Amino acid sequence: MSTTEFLNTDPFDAARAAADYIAEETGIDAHDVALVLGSGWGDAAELIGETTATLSADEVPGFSSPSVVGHVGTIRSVLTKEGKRALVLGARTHYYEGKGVRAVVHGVRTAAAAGCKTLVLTNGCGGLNEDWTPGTPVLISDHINLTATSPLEGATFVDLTDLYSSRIRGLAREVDPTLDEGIYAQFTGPHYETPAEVQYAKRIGASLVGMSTALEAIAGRHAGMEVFGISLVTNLAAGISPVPLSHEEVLGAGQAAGPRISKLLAGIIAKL
Ligand code: 8IG
Repeated sequence: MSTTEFLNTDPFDAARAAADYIAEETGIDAHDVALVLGSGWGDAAELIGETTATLSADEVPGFSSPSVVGHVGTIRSVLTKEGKRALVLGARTHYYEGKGVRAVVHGVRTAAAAGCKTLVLTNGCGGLNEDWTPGTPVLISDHINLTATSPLEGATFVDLTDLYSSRIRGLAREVDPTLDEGIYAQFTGPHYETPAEVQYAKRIGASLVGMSTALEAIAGRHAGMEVFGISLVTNLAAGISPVPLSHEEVLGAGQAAGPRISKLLAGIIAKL
């Protein structure tokens, strides 16, 4: 499907087409859990089980290759030790790519159409709490959507109370009782925030700032999935840290945190 065709198609039909393609190519009719890998989380899915099929994102209807170094453009089917089928989406479309909100949440809707009942969203983000040194994983307890848009169209009123499942956050704390929680503010990016915008985010109650996740979580809830979100604080948000932000710092923090977050993710998925 070309981009133009995709934009002119009902988004749920497009997700159905992608899910059918995935079922055909992986040989798995229904997946159980979807995992979206954000910055720094690329290798974290290795421990969750055995990869039984790997698709290139750009072969799956409606998907496209990621435009950011450090984001992996594959879709994998993984069999966990517990016998669950995980759909690992290494390719996330960000709102700042300008492809529209439908493209941003296509992966999430595809996961739901592929049978997933649970959606695990990971991201790399900026932290507002100085105790969170780069490489600290933080559970998302709620979000503030600062994108001024929604993945839902028309009069689609969806309740977002307990959007980020308190049940799964509890399971995560069983795996690692030291995990903190934070409120994630999604900015559109692609620029990082100014220090003033970070202070604004802090005053309205945010403790994490990023460029993904909130729109995906909304689409996931709307599609009926139980949503779990976990951030890797890869940098202190602008002005919190005395040094300027760099994408290299982000990648480095992700690599250093690799072993811890890999084990964490595998432990959480095992308990779902
Ligand atoms: I990685 O500091 C990463 N992503 N908005 N701000 C925003 N997104 C981010 C940041 C950050 N770090």
